Amino acid sequence: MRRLLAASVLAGLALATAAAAQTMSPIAIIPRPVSLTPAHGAFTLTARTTIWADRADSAVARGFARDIAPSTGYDLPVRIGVGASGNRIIFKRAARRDTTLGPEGYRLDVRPGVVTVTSSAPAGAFYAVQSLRQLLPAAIFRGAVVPDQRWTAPAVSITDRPRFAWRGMHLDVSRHFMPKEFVKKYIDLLALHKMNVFHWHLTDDQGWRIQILKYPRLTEVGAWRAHTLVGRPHGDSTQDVFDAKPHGGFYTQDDIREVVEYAKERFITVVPEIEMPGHSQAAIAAYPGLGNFGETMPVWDRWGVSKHILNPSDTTIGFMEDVLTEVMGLFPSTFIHTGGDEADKTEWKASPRAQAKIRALGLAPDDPANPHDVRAENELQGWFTNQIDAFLTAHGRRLVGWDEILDGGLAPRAVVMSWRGIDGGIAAARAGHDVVMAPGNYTYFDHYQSVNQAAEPLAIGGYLPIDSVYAYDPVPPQLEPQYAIHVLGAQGQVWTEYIPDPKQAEYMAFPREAALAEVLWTPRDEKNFADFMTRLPADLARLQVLDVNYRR
Ligand code: TNX
Repeated sequence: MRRLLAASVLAGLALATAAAAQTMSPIAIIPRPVSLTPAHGAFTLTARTTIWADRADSAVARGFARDIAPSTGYDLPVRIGVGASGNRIIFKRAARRDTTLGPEGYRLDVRPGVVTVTSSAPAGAFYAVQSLRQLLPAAIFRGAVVPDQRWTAPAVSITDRPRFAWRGMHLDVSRHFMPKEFVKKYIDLLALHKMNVFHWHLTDDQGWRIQILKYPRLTEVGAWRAHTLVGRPHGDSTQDVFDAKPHGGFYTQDDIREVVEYAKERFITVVPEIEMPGHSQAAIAAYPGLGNFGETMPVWDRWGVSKHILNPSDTTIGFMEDVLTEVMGLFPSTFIHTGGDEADKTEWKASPRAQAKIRALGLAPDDPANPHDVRAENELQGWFTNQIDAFLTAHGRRLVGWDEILDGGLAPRAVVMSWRGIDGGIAAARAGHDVVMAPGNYTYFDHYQSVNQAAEPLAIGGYLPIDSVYAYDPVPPQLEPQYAIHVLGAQGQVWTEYIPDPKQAEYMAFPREAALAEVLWTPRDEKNFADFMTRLPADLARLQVLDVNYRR
């Protein structure tokens, strides 16, 4: 009898352990921390957990309490100071002399009864919170109370800091407008993976999406197009098919402020992009005087590179400076992106005004025998970019542009975003420019995720599977170490010609964004694709709870 009892107690224990194991989530943090050591036991979050922080970390601590409130139903208090007893989470400042963590690093010690976060600055505390959320069951991300869930995190010691300072994701809201609510969700998802830059592509040929008070027609006219191309362009443009639905939308300045503030609370810098002088047809549609020949034109209804570009006059520079003045008022980011890609030079070559400007600036003329020579026009674009660069620099900002801005000679503080492969990035870094890598073959999330295109929703083309994203190293192997410091990081691009809505944007961005996050955060030697794939299912479970339409 005694033995039987003992056996059943043991069996009961085994059952209890199995149940505990089930509620305990696997350790599957993305991006992979620099170092992670499992310890014994677990921490369980309860309705009586108290959170302790100094004033600097209290916003992060309150953010954590707010994030976990819907699923747990707990309203956890945040106290100023260092709690010494009870079930608790403590945020601490690292000792001043401890420089190992850097501005974004953290230590996270999870033990039975107490979680300790140590960081040199609030950003590190925020990233510790992201790791802690990923240690808890995926249900922590639910938007409504989850009954009967034990909120347990396995005991671990983590020391962590990012490899790169620029960990970005881009979103094109010009080709298809994306509502503010989705932009905030996107920012949440970036923050979860410790990304810190959101590059907001706000203007292009097909739509101007940011309210500018001084020039209301930019959104009254420029934010709307009559219809949208259905499918890909037909070779013969008279055969192109359009939907019959007007498309458009824009963000008011209040919307922008709301998004910027939301991002800031999540340690994400919003880098706005205002395209010039190419990819500007929506602006010219609104203000025909910005064009080269004064003609009226609609906001563009096709994809590709419009032949219309801004005229290179002082008046146009002044107009764009007015726009950027409002932009700088809305976006505290040091970096302001002014596009610069794919500026078709045909109109400048044909325009007497543009040619007069070339002569007035004393630029070397094109070879008259070669109608395709656009060296002078490229230098004219260089002049345009440098005018804008000087303006931004005078206001304490730094211009960022696509790698074409290198073609016409470039001011030293300007940052180059290398998209036509990596050569532009290498050349820019060697010339002393800071660089953000964005090469199509590794970071274009508008490309297909399968070789079997028929099985995928229509996309622009290309093929970029998640293992290629993961294999990418933003520092090109041929770049000499003394220039490698100019590589600030990299970012993923979500161009939306063939991405009509948020659900499709999620499908293209996730989970490739998770792979890129690890490229940008984890030390090169700690990267391991097979290991990433063992952690990915837990991350997908989180995305599932967050209602993300990730690609399966
Ligand atoms: C090129 S990338 C563009 C975009 C398109 C994209 C499509 C870049 C700087 N310009 O305008 O949307 O290709 O993949």
